[in-house]
Amino acid sequence: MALERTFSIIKPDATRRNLTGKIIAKFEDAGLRVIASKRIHMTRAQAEGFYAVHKERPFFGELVEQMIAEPVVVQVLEGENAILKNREIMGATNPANADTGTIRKEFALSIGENSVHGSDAPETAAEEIKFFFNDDEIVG
Ligand code: RTP
Ligand code: MG
Repeated sequence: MALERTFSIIKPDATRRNLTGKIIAKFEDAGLRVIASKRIHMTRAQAEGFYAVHKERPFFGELVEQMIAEPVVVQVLEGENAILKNREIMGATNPANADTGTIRKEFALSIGENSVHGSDAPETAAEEIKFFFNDDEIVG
């Protein structure tokens, strides 16, 4: 199978607790390669734009506040079946439902502060990568 790319965010609840290395180790152990990475403090406009699909949901305001509270690490991950593989490593949105060994089971604080974001499909992965990275920042 061809290499696939996905977009990942290590969220503020995780950067605050100094968990970036432990989370990246989970990606690498599963065979995903970090081909772009930067630490940024998201603006409100960026967070609202990135999560625009959720803007009518009751948790939207809280989600935006959480995403801009502290820095995040945005990354592009590459590997075979990277989108699905990353979602498996992340675990269920709600850590209470996440499988043993997943990032959210080990590290997430709640359904909102759930430590990581990962793209859910090829189209969204491409859009999300473009939202945060220029082509010359990605070294595959
Ligand atoms: P993500 O997009 O962040 O990778 O996570 P996901 O697909 O598992 O979850 P999604 O339904 O897309 O929701 C996006 C993010 O919104 C927050 N959320 N809070 N309080 C709530 O009920 C609730 N539901 C979702 C989470 O931070 C989730 O990752
Ligand atoms: Mg999602």
